[in-house]
Amino acid sequence: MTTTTYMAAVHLLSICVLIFSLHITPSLAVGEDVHLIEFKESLKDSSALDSTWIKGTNPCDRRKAWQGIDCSDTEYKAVSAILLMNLGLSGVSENLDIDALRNLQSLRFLSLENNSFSGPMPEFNRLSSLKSLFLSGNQFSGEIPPGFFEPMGSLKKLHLARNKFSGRIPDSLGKLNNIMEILLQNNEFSGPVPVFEQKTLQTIDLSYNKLQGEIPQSMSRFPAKAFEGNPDICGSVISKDCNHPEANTNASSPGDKANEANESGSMTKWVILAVVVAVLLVTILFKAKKKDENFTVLGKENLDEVVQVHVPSTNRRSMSSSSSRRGGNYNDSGSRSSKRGSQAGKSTNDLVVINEEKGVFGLPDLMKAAAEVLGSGGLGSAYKAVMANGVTVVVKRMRDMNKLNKDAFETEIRKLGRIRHRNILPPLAYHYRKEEKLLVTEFIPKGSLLFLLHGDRGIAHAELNWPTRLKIIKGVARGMGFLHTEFANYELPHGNLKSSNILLSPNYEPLLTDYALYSLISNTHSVQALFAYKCPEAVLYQQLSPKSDVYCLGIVILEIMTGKFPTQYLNNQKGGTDVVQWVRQAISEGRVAELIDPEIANTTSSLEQMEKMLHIGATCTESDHEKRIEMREAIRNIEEVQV
Ligand SMILES: *[C@@H]1O[C@H](CO)[C@@H](O)[C@H](O)[C@H]1NC(C)=O
Ligand SMILES: *[C@@H]1O[C@H](CO)[C@@H](O)[C@H](O)[C@H]1NC(C)=O
Ligand SMILES: *[C@@H]1O[C@H](CO)[C@@H](O)[C@H](O)[C@H]1NC(C)=O
Ligand SMILES: *[C@@H]1O[C@H](CO)[C@@H](O)[C@H](O)[C@H]1NC(C)=O
Ligand SMILES: *[C@@H]1O[C@H](CO)[C@@H](O)[C@H](O)[C@H]1NC(C)=O
Ligand SMILES: CC(=O)N[C@H]1CO[C@H](CO)[C@@H](O)[C@@H]1O
Repeated sequence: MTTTTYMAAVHLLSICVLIFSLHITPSLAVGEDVHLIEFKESLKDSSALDSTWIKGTNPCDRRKAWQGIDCSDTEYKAVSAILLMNLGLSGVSENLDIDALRNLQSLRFLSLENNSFSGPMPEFNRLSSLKSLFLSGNQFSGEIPPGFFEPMGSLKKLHLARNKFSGRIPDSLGKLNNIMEILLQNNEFSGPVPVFEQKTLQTIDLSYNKLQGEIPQSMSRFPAKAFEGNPDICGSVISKDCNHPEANTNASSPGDKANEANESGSMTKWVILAVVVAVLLVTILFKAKKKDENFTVLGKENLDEVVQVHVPSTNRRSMSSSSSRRGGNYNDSGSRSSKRGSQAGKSTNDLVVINEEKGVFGLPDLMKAAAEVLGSGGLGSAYKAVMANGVTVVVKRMRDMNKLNKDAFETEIRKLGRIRHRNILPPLAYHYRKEEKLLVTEFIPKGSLLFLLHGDRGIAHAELNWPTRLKIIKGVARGMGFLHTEFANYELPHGNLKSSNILLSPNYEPLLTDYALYSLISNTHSVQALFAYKCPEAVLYQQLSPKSDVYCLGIVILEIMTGKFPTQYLNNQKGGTDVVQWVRQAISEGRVAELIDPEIANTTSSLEQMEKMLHIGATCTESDHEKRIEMREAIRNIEEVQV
């Protein structure tokens, strides 16, 4: 009896919810044109919008899109983005109708970049759901109140560059828990360099302001470029000693604007210099460390001294057979694994071998190995280790991989490790602890495509002729095709395709690494380090799909064909060549031949095929992801290109 009443009540309730939601949502969408027009009318010059912002029409109508308006992809579309860049708009802060914008309940992205707005900071902090606020390149001026950003807890990206803001940088920026990017360069901010300790914060630019005093220790994690052009600040990051400011003024001049003007060449040099310095530093550190500890890199982080190798029971026999096959190379790890029983409780310290093609080894083998830092990327740092058994591996220490629990993580990694494809390099082993995950892969001596293309041009380049480049592109495409079949239901079957993740076998067969990691990364800024996050739909709307991989493939194609270092690989977009823009423009002006890397352009008999490949790269990097071709189609087109 009571159950039926209860059921009836639930039923009634759900009907109410249904009716309510059916009823309320469309009515919101209907009014949005009115609110947008109200906002438009509060501008001084909005003529650029006159032809498309028409009252009574639907701003979300794809066929008659309103300039700069984007809508959420839900069933009842609602305005999610107002992106009014470079439109010659003007207006005065006090007059802007913020209330009209407050009525747009799905609004998350607002950009008025590169227009002529003026006056103090408008009350955009009343739009508390905003994720991105882009006001760079206007005439906004005056102080921003210290607590201004307090209500904007969702804010991820704030761009205020190239305005005339002055006074202290608001403290409330330091309390935004989701912030990833703060660009304040080329303003007149004064006072001390603020302390922003949020782990989410990836990019900050305070350059060309009037900041004073010492750069706080915690801000030293950002590169010197972030601080340049502030004559009165000092600190080790910018190599300016706070005690002897005079003596060092000349030393900081390499960061000056004049020098910065030169593009990719000098940029690459800086990158290489920075890497060399980092490697040297770390090497010195390790050498010093070695005196009291035999472990190098890995040993540092409190791994227990004795760690046994976990050999899955089904594999025990194959391990001993593999050691005899390999001439007793695995004696060491074998003896250790025999201790397994006595230490079963410490299984968290295992290194789990998932692919025995390179033998079975354990953490001690890794820790005893001579380690060498290869570099540190967005997802973590990588070390090269030559083990006693002669196998050289790359150990990647992965950050922020706590999205899945241990079992799910293991299942996922095993899935990645099972892949067998000539263009994919699967992991050999992993190590899982809550605080640390290691991923071990085979070391590939030839290195990455990035290094080959942009490293020491003299050596590698002669070999990178057109047939080789075509082979690399086709191999990459086939690897991607495989991943897109294998992980067809993943949001990002690869997610991190870029030239540094394409390794080359001795005969230039490409090998993809770092694939399909998206689902493992806990939802922090780390996930943004995946290169797929550089595709336009992710930058603007945090939207990702398998087509983001197509965009990344396009960048790689353009990089290989032009030989240029893509701007897209850099976080601050300064330096390199914006290959997408450059290629698009050259194609529209019929100058495709000029794009081809001079090193291969003299293979004149193949020019037509090379141009065909450039066109494929261009269609893959189409900025509208709905118009961008599918991976399958891209691969089909690539396969059609001949030497
Ligand atoms: C705004 O102008 C600057 C400098 O002219 C330019 O670098 C930037 O790309 C422009 N922003 C947009 C969104 O077009
Ligand atoms: C920089 O160095 C040059 C000579 O190397 C010197 O003449 C000049 O005064 C120095 N400038 C400053 C600001 O110290
Ligand atoms: C460190 O290495 C030295 C020689 O290489 C060895 O004698 C010593 O026992 C090692 N110490 C540890 C803790 O393994
Ligand atoms: C390890 O190798 C040594 C000689 O190299 C041999 O005496 C010993 O029996 C081997 N241990 C195992 C467990 O195979
Ligand atoms: C093309 O030029 C490169 C260097 O500019 C040279 O190494 C290569 O041999 C040339 N190839 C042909 C076919 O002329
Ligand atoms: C390495 C590099 O790109 N150098 C260029 C710097 O700028 C000058 C003039 O703008 C060029 O002539 C150099 O080739």
